[in-house]
Amino acid sequence: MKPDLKTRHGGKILADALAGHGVRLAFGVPGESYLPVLDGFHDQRERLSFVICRHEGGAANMADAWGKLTGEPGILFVTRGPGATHGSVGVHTAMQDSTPMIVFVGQVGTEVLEREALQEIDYRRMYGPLTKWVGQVDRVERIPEYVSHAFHTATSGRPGPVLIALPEDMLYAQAAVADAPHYRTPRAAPAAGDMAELERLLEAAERPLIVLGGGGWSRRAEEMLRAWAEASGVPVATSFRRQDHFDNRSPAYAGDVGLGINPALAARVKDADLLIAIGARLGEASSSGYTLLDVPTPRQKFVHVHAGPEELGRVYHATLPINSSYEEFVHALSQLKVRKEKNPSAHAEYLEWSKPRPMPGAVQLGEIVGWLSGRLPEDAAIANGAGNFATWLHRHFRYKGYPSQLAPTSGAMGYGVPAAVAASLADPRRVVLGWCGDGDFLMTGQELATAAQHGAHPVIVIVNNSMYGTIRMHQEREFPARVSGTELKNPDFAAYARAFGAHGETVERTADFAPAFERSLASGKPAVIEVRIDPDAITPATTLSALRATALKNR
Ligand SMILES: Cc1ncc(C[n+]2csc(CCOP(=O)(O)OP(=O)(O)O)c2C)c(N)n1
Ligand SMILES: [Mg+2]
Repeated sequence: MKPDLKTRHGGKILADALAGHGVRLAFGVPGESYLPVLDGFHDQRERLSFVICRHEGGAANMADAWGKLTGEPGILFVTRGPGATHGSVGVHTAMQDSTPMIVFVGQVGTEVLEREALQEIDYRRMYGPLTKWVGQVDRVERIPEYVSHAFHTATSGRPGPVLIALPEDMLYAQAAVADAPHYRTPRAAPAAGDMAELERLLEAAERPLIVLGGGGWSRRAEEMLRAWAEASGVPVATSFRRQDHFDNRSPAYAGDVGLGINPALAARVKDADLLIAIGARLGEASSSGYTLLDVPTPRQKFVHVHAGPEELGRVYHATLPINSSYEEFVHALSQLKVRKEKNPSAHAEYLEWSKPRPMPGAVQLGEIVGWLSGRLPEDAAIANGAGNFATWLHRHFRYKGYPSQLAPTSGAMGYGVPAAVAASLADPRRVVLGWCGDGDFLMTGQELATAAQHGAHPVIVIVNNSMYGTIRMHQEREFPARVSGTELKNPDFAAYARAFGAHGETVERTADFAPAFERSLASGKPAVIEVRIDPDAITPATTLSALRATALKNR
C-alpha cells in the first residue's frame, strides 16, 4: 500500500532529509535565499540544530572539523553569491583534506536564472574544481534523491565536499514525497591476490616503511594497525598534519613526513626498499616537494593503498596498487605473518627530533607544548590553523589517537578557532585546544561569538610574534633585511576575548602558561591565552637573525 504522504514545502523536505540521515548540527550564516530551510529546521528543532556563525569562512571550517571528527559529512548552509564566496575557503580545505562535507547554497529563482540576477553564480563552474560534485535541485520532489546522492558521494571512495544549489522558488514549492533511507557508504576491500603479493614484498624487504594519511580512517583501523606494526616492527610514519592517525607514543611510530621533516625520517623514506602508503596521497607537503619519491616511478617498491581509485597512478606508479577502505585493508594486513623488523631505530630518531630545544626570549614554546602534551586528557582534540607557530605543536605534541587532530593540510589560515568551536560543540565534555598565530587567529576570531552563543568552550592559544612570521621567514631568505608587507600591529587579545564573554589571559614567561591554562579550563567558558614570544624565534630550529645573516652572506 502506498504510504500516506504529507505535502511539505521544499525547506521541510530538506530539513527532514537531513534529520533522516542522522545530522545533528548544521553550520551556516542565514540568507533570505533559503528561508524555507530555516523554517524546516524550526520543525526539526528537537533533532537538528543550526549553529549560527558570524562568517561563512568560519562556518565552513566548522563543517570541515565536524567531518574530520565524526566521519559524517559536515553540513554547511550559505546564502547566494557573497555567502558562497566567503565559504569557499573551508570547501577547498575539505577537498584537499578529503573531508566529507555537504554545502547547501541558495540560488536565485529558476524564473530568473542565467540573467546574472542578484547574487547569482553558476556554482557548477565556480565550485567544479573545489568539490567532488555540484548539483542543483530544480524540482522539489527530487530533494530526497539529491540529498541521498550528496551523502553517498561525500563519504564514498576518497571523501570530500559536494555542493547542492537550492533555487529559491523550488524551496517554496510543495510536494508529497517519501524520505530516503539513511545513506550507506560502500567500502572497498583488497582484491584477491593483493595481500599475498604484499606478503611476498614484505618478506623480501629489508627496510620497509608505512606512511599513513588521508581521510576516511577510523579508530579501529588505527588500533589494528598499531597492534600489527608493533608485532612486526615495521615503522609507521604519518603524512603532513595526519599525526593522529597513529599513536605517537607507540614504539613503531617514526614521526611525520610533513613540512620541516626530520632529516633522519626523510632519509629513511628515500632509503626504504618498500614503502607502503595507506590513504596518503604523498602530495607536495608530504613528499618534501615531490623529492622523496621519484615521479612517476619511485625507486622504492611502492604499495599504494587508497580508497579513491582515481588516486592510484595519479602521481606515482605503484608496484602494487590497492583500492581499499583503510579498515578493510588494515584488517587484511593484520592477518599477515611478518618477521620482526631488523631496524627498530625509527622511534628513537623521532624521540630525539621531538625533544624541545631552547629558543630566544622568556617564553619557551617547545616546553609549553611538551607540558600540554602531558596535561591534556588522552581524548583531547587539538585544532590549529596555518603558520610557523604550528610547527612547535606538530613537532613536540604527542597525538594519542584518532580522531584528535584538526589541522588543515591545505595550509589555510583561520582554521584553528572554528575547528576548536566545532569540536567543543560535537562533544562538550571533551577538552579542546585551539592553537593559533596572531595573523591566523584574526581571520576567524569572531567565531568566539559563536562559541559563547552556543556553549562551546575551547581553550585558544595565540602565539603572538606581531607578524605574518612564515612569510617574513621566506622574505628574509629571498630578500634579506628588506621587510615588506609582513608586520602586524595587534589588539590586546585577552581584552578582545573578554568582549565576547570569553576568558582572557596574557602570558609572557614560560612558567605563567600552566596556571593561565588551568584558569582558562576552570572558567568553563571559551578562553583565549595570548602567548607573546620573541619575534626572533621563527621556527623551533632557527632564528630570523640567523636566516638573515646566512642569506646576506650567500648573496
Ligand atoms: C588564508 C591564507 N592566507 C594567506 C596565507 C599565506 N600565509 C601562510 S602562513 C602566513 C602567516 C601566518 O601568520 P601567523 O598566523 O601570525 O603565524 P606565524 O607564521 O607568524 O607564526 C601567511 C600569510 C595562507 N596560508 N592562508
Ligand atoms: Mg605571527
